Amino acid sequence: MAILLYNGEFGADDWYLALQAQLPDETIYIYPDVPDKAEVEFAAVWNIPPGELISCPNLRAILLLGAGGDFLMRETSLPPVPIVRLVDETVVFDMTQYCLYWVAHYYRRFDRYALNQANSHWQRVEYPPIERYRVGILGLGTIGTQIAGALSTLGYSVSAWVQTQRDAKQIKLYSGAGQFQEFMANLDVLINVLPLTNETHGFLDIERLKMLPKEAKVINISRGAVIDDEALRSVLDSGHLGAAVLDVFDQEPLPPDHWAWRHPRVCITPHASGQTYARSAVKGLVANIQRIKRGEQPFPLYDQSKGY
Ligand code: OXD
Repeated sequence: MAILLYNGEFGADDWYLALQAQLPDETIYIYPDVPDKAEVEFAAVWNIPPGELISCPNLRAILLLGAGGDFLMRETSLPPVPIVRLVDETVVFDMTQYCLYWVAHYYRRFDRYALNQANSHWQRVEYPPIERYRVGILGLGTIGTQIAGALSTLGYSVSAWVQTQRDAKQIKLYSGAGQFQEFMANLDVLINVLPLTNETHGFLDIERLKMLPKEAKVINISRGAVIDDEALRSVLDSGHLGAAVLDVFDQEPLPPDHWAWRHPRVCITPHASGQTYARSAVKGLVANIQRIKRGEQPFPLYDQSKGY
């Protein structure tokens, strides 16, 4: 029996070594090098091409190697086995740190200082008291909640928009379609952490992006396709949006001729806000393989109907 391993463009070598160290008796195949699909019991995968998982007849579980499982939306059929999410505290911490960095960048006007330096221009730039700098989180799951908490502990004015009302400490919550415009209209920075689902595909369209105040900034760390690409370009070109920090794109790696590479208001990172390292994430994965072997339920489970 074997484990099938695939981690998309990011490569699976470190996963291979980490799994081998923890499970020395298991056979591990790195996709596409799978001599016998019938041997595969566990698929530890991210972004595997559609159709591969259903072709493993003895699969017992799909273990995600990334925070998002939206690549499974491309499958027309999946084996009836549990799909297990990867929740790695280190990744959540790193994504939080990424957001703290960029929010501070715009709050303290380091973007302006970079321009001033290019012109040998020595001038202090004013900034408001921190409690007046407004940051909004779109998507209040595990990651969004931690980002919101960290920003709020530092003193920023933090709000979030959720589909249905719930309790949240330290942050102002807006809920439902009726409060979306009010949420957007009161922001200096919007951080998108919404998972990609059928409902969120293209959610930030031109109409919704224009609800942001002029000069607001957008940070996208979830999935590129949650923001309509042409709409984003248009609000950046017109100067309505002050800047966009883009870590994720509909097509990755981002093609060299994509407009965003050269846009003066865009900062790009290569899907790096929270990199999953096997060294920290392997423990949770192995614990779930062992649970399943003992006949117990793995957790946390991915809900395919919700898309997260
Ligand atoms: C993801 C990840 O799913 O990088 O985006 O883990």
